[in-house]
Amino acid sequence: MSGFVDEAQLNVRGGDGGAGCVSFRREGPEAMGGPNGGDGGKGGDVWLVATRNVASLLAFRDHPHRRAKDGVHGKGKDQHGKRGEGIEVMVPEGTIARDMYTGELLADLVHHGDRWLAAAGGRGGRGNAKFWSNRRRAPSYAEQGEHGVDQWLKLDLKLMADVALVGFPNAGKSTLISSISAAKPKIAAYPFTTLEPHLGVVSVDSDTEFIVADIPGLIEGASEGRGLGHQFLRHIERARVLCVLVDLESTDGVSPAEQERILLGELGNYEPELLERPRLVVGTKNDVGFETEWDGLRISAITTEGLRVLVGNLAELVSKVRHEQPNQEGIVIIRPEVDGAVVERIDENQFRVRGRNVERVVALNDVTTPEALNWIDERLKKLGVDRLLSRAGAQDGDVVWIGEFSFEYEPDL
Ligand SMILES: Nc1nc2c(ncn2[C@@H]2O[C@H](COP(=O)(O)OP(=O)(O)OP(=O)(O)O)[C@@H](O)[C@H]2O)c(=O)[nH]1
Ligand SMILES: [Mg+2]
Repeated sequence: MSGFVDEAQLNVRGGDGGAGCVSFRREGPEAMGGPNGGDGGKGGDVWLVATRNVASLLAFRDHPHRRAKDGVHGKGKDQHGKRGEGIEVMVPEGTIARDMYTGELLADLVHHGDRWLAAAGGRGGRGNAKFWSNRRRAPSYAEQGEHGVDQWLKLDLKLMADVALVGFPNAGKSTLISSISAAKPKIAAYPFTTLEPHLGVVSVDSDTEFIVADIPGLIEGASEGRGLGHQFLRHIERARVLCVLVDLESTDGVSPAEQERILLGELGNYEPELLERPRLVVGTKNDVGFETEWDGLRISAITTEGLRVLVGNLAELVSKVRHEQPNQEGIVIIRPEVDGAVVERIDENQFRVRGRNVERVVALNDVTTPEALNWIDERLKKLGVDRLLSRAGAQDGDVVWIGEFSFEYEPDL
């Protein structure tokens, strides 16, 4: 099934940090006491977590947004706001996350339990109590909360079939997959209707699913290459569990037991290990073939008889195999944090400063009071922004953009 890729777009958004509070202790009916504004709570994080219970990216088709809760604002009397609750987004083992716009690889979640912080929640703003100093005894400002990271991801998953449907042409494989999944293969009353494998996702309950492959019919001699036999057997070889379908209403009079014997013979001829694979043998078309001799499970894709039992049994086998043979080796790749600030010249008199810490200083602060602006100025200087700007050739009066805000550049004399 190596050619099958599932893909989805996913928007992840961390919660916003709560704002810090400006508040002062009351020490008498009139006098203003020291600052006691509490900090805002951190916004919740969004994690992607690999799980073996999910097999596809189907869940994101109709619901592509995942957002964590915002942090609560700080309050007076040094009360800090509560953290926003984080969320875990379950993805199948083997999911690769890229930046949707640049295609940059962000994470490769290979094994059950692998986790990646896809969207960090924003930091909570500090309350004015944190800005008290000997010089500044009545700080009249607090930080805003930082916005959570908001990004669009493209998820890719190489689909691995959990169950391969094996049977003669016309056995009812396509009809079965279309009645237990959303796959819509062509179905017809003549053999060789299906010429290429199809995959369907079977949802057992809200957090368990597995993938079934509808493989074109095998004929006697498939293991010697008859009727594209090798090609189809190669697909079967990649599945974890085999579901062998025998036709209870076989028109050419081959009994179900004989069909099973021939099919297993072809599998074993091609690759003896295939006979060790967990398998379920099922009689199909029981609505018309109910009089035929057969001891095994009976189903009818038309009346849905036996389908629930079949899906339950397959899910159990799949889950067992998934636990026994964990996914292939791999590593979790996590994007390194870019820390340093960079100055870009936009035009003759405008510059943009980029960098997480620098942008944070501006985003976190209320830029409307002179006091706060002074504080921002000090922080930016400490981060070396002035030095970078003067090196980049900024002149007195040039406009400097940081995040959503612009400032006038004033060189230190
Ligand atoms: N009565 C009855 N007919 C069925 C049932 N399942 C499938 N059929 C019929 O059997 C014929 C073949 O079904 P398909 O699902 O196309 O069989 P297939 O195994 O996919 O066949 P190939 O793709 O040719 O290998 C169609 O006419 C179906 O309508 C069933 O449960 N009951
Ligand atoms: Mg078919």
